[in-house]
Amino acid sequence: MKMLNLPPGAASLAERFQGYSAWRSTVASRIAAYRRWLQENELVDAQTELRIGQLLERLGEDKLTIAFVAELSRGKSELINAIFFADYGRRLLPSSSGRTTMCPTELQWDAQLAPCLRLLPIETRATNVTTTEFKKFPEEWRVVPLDVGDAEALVEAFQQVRVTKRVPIEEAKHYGMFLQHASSQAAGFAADGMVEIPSWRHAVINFPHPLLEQGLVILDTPGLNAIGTEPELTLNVLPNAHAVLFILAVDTGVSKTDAQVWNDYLATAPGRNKGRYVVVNKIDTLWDGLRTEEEIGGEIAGQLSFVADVLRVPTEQVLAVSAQKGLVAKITEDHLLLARSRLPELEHTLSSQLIPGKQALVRETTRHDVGDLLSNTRSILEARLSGVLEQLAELRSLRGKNLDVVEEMMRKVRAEKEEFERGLARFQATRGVFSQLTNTLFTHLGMDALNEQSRRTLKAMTRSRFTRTLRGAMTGYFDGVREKLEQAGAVIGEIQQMMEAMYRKFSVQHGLRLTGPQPFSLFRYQREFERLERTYRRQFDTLGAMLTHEKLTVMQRFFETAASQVRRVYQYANREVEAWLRAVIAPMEMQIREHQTQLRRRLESVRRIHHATDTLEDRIGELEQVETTLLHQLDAVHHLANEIERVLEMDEAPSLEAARATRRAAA
Ligand SMILES: Nc1nc2c(ncn2[C@@H]2O[C@H](COP(=O)(O)OP(=O)(O)OP(=O)(O)O)[C@@H](O)[C@H]2O)c(=O)[nH]1
Ligand SMILES: [Mg+2]
Repeated sequence: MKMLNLPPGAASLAERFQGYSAWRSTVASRIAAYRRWLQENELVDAQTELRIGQLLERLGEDKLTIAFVAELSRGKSELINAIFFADYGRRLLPSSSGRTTMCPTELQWDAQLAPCLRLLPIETRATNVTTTEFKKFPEEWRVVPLDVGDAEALVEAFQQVRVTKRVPIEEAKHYGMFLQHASSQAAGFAADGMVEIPSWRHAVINFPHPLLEQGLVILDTPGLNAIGTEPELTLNVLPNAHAVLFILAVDTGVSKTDAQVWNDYLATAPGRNKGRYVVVNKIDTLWDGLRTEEEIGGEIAGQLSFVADVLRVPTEQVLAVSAQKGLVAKITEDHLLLARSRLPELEHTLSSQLIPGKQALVRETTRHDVGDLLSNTRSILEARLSGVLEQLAELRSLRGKNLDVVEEMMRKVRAEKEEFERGLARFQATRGVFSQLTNTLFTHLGMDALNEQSRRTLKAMTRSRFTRTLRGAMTGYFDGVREKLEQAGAVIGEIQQMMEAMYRKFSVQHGLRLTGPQPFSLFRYQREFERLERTYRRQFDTLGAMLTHEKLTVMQRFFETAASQVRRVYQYANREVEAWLRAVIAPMEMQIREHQTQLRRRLESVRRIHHATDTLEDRIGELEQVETTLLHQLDAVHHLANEIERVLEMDEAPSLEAARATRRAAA
């Protein structure tokens, strides 16, 4: 594969992303070192092991999704070719005039699979099952193996994304395809009652490109109409993408349909358009050979500010480019043409905004999780240390004393142990209430009840004759879910209060070092849910009062997607609630066990001295050694924490240098 040397200073999106991946793996390696240390020092329990495992997994599979959206023929596929695939020396994704990309096409790398192209047949749209769910059923997909060494064969295989077929209008309607297409010329509507539709509903290209290997996911979408009919894109894919590039062409400006795509699918509230970019493509059409560079530059600048104005996005997020000339320039290594295409500028903007933002997010969550684990380790060691110190003080006070004093001390420790055991009984009782509340919580968040509710809604929808009844059925569903989330939130509050009281009691009465349970709320999920609900309401505003059969089909599909999104929100909420419940109860149980062991040891120590099994000095000597070990361990935790913090704080620059060096070495 030929690598292109970019001018120095202009870190390409590719390099920047590599730097970010290198940073992630450095962070992961430090966390793995912490885990090894815990294991070597026998400080790891199942809970901690699980949490570190999840943390590492998350750092490893972290994905960055960039979606390309536009009306047809604006140059989405060409821009993807230019940014990511110029190294192949040719146009990999099909790009041509007229409708080219017929189905949403995802480019990614999953090392579990061989390089391949997977295609979901359009017929699956008759099922009301979303693409995401179909991904769990590999047998539903046509698989075309890819020979990644053979660029010619790749180009040939990728032609699949443009394949269409002719079917009777009735069949197209059955797939929910015809409604949106009816008004469009692109429908391929013919007098013979046949209509042209895509053969595939979705394509996934599994491809070991260096960037995809590091977790980049690229989504190429077909022009306008497909977005309208695949609600999943609107409800799930686009809102969850880290960046969306909306592409216009300089020769068509902001057409009515461009504005429609933008308003319906991409426009966000002012100030919330982070990760939204508008790219004005095809600036090479202005290079007429008559006007000066300045004149052309002026015209482009005018267009950009006009576009920013019309679409209400900050001007920094509106860029001009020539995808086609950028691709050619990269392939022919023509630096002048590359600069003129403005592709490096676009890549620079993307990489300098997108990646640091994403990195900051990963940094924040990793720091939070690691901090939690480290503070658990620290508090165990500190609890042990204070136990040892207490014992040492006790034993030292026995030096030169008679047996009576030893007996008195034994009584004292025994009393303390009994007192603690009474406290323990109270803890067990609380633990019982905790379990009950947990059960209640999971009835509110239960998947079964949710599925039942969506099944009932779908049934009610099928019987609807008017938009009003249809709306009623769906509103009922959303209200029901909201109520459940609210009830779950209330139970979480109750658990929190109860545990706080328990934490306080144990710290005050028994001197346990507990910092209180971490607060938790479902707020994030409620917000996500509200976003879904808003999208659903918007969808209804476009329906008339009368319900045709096609409209019903479309709405059912829309509902199924919405419901499957709600399911996903629920699944995440469930997982996080479980993790929180464990995080609330586990440190407390651990400290209690630790405290119990110490009390037992103290009693045992005094007893042995009383029975003259050990000499006092031997015992003191042993304990002093334990103290030294604990101090060493605390020191090591301190160093581990510092080291993790140091790599977390790094921006990707040092590793970016490393990535560059690797690239240079490879070239
Ligand atoms: N002059 C010029 N033409 C371009 C440029 N980028 C793309 N094109 C042309 O525009 C046409 C459409 O490009 P595609 O990449 O297929 O556009 P698309 O947005 O993927 O279109 P669909 O897949 O149909 O939705 C092709 O003929 C390209 O060669 C550019 O920068 N300059
Ligand atoms: Mg395309």
